[in-house]
Amino acid sequence: MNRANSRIEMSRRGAIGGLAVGSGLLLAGCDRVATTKAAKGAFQGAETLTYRVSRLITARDALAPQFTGADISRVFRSNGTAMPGSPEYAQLLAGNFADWRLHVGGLVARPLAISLDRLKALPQRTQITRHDCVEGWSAIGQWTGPVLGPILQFAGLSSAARYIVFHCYDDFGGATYYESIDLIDAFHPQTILAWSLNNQPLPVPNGAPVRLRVERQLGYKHAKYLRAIEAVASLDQIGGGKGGFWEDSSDYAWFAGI
Ligand SMILES: Nc1nc2c(c(=O)[nH]1)N[C@H]1C(S)=C(S)[C@@H](COP(=O)(O)O)O[C@H]1N2
Ligand SMILES: [Mo]
Repeated sequence: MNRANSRIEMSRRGAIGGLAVGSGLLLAGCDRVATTKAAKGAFQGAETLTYRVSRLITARDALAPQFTGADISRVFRSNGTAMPGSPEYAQLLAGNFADWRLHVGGLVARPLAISLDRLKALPQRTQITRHDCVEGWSAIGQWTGPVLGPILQFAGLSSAARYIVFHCYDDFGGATYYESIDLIDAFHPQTILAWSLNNQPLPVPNGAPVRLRVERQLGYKHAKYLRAIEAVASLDQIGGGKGGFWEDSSDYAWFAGI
């Protein structure tokens, strides 16, 4: 456990100064993929109960296990999208992501547009963790990136915000991949925006340039190919209303705590 990094607090505000953009970089309605009426009232009783019980019995800031360099998987396989198909992504990749910006918006006082260089210049956290995919495989990798919590605080997260939504570049048959987490996970010390895997820039199959690592959750919550982060009060108006691509399109649970 990296003690220095775990202490990143808003007292290091200076380090994230300069992220703010003058113009409000708003998340346009184009993110909002068709909302199905059937998805309203999405949280079924059983899932809500699981969520409440898990939150009661697990300490708010309990850490996911961390491993050593010797435990790192020889190959960290890719799952789901391995190369986003859009021309926009192809162009960003061709430019080595110099023009990529991570937009932070929604219920924040100060919308941000963070370049990759800026993101790398923030205080960093490195952690070696195990990724567990519901499809039945796991891999251990070393991830590096800034902790999400201070970025949200710097953006002036509104007290009305209850969820953080991650919008991605990749598209599955007309719907963009997205995911969402609650504020407990958003402010968890191991929740980082990873731009590096095993001391290398994040490979495209693993989500270049930046992906979410939310270590207390299953693999599909770890959104790759991040484009924007949106703070919301409710998930009803996002995608199909269930809080994530797989949640909307299959029976995957929104709360995938491990
Ligand atoms: N944008 C995006 N994020 C995604 C996916 C995806 O297809 N697109 N797949 C998810 C699933 S199911 C898993 S297991 C992990 C896979 O991460 P990896 O490709 O680095 O192994 O990413 C998750 N995040
Ligand atoms: Mo997965």
